[in-house]
Amino acid sequence: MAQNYYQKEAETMPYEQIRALQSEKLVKQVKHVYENVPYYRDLMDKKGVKPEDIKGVDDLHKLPFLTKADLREAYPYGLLAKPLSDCVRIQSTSGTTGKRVVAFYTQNDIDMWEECCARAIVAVGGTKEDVCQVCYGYGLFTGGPGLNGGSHKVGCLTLPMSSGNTERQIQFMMDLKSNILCCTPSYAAYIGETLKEMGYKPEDNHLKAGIFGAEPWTEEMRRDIEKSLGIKAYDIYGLTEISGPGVSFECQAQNGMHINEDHFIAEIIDPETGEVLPEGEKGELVFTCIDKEAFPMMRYRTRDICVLSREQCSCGRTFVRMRKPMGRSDDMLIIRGVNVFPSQIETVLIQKGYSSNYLIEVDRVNNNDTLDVLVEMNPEHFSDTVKDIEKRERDLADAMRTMLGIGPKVHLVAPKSIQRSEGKAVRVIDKRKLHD
Ligand code: DLL
Repeated sequence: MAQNYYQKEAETMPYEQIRALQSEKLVKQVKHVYENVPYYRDLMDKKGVKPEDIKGVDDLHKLPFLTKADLREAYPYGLLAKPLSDCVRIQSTSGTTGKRVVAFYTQNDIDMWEECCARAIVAVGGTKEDVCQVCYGYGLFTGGPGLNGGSHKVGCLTLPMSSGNTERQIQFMMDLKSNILCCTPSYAAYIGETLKEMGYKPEDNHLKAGIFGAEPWTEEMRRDIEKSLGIKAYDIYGLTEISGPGVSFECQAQNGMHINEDHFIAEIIDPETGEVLPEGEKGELVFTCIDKEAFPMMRYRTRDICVLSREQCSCGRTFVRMRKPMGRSDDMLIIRGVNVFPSQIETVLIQKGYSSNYLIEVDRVNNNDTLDVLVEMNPEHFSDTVKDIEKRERDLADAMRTMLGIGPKVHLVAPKSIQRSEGKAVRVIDKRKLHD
């Protein structure tokens, strides 16, 4: 029988109660990790911290951080806190550089993770009456398996499509009357574009909501997707190390993602000094897993840059909200000394009426950084004269200069000439790395 996955008692707990619950779980978790993970025990010993020093959330800052470098060093089993025979699943990141991150799950870990995804589906209005089409990748990537499990828990009729074969996606979506679409925002935009090309209007489909995440996307892109699919588009966040999608999710207020604080403690730190920052300040997001058994990350540095808010949410949930991450500290480009996030470029493009199909190319010529932005023309611009196109390019470059503080060279290219993504989009090519 499908349960109710608006878990009101947990999700609307007063703040003091959340802190007390987190403290109680943290004390137990630190002991579990110290006793079972020699790698983390060494880090604690080096810092001179013993499990007895951690009496609650107020002592969290005493614990050492874990970073991606630790995960690589400890690969594959060094951070495992349970015998392998107690684990039932492995998931992994799509990591393009170095060793992939391999995360382990016990059955309880899977249940907790899927519950988080179920909460996300219910928060956007999903019920057991809905047909939920999951077109995140299945396999080692956590997107497909996570939302699939959540959809089952809610009792939705689940369509495990995985990504790709867009025309077939659309055919199933129409024939089986899908109401909820789960995929990356870049793939949602592509589905919207393809629907239009196939002659469908936004009101022709049965979708009501989309649950889009796994990559940064802007408010402007949200509005575009909502228009092209005729739905409400909601954000969902997560990472393999912490479980997968559903670490946090947006509710119908569409105003930040509630972090499942009964399972994860969130902190924002200064990425340079590691110092914990007060609520409302921008910094690097750090998570501590207080319920996970097999792979309990302690103070894991996500490299995602964002802001937390405890302001009351109109949905009634009390779990802290994180703003859309504005990028990762390692996605941030430093061009001629200026910090540039791809999302800033996307904002300008959509504000100016272009699509989110763009490619940023950074290079170094004669010791000088260059920034080129390739942008697809809209079909109606295609017949413009060369002079008109050059004027459009200058306009866009000016708007980007105002936003970024440095001027790019903008190149308008033919519609559909930039490769579409079925998973996480690749928006940046940094050729400087090839010369280093
Ligand atoms: O991307 C898990 C996921 C699947 C989340 C499906 C949401 C939906 P990883 O492949 O380990 O896991 O990548 C995690 O992706 O640290 C962020 O940098 C980025 N990311 C994930 N969700 C969002 C989001 C999955 N909503 C990394 N907005 C994270 C911005 C996101 N960035």
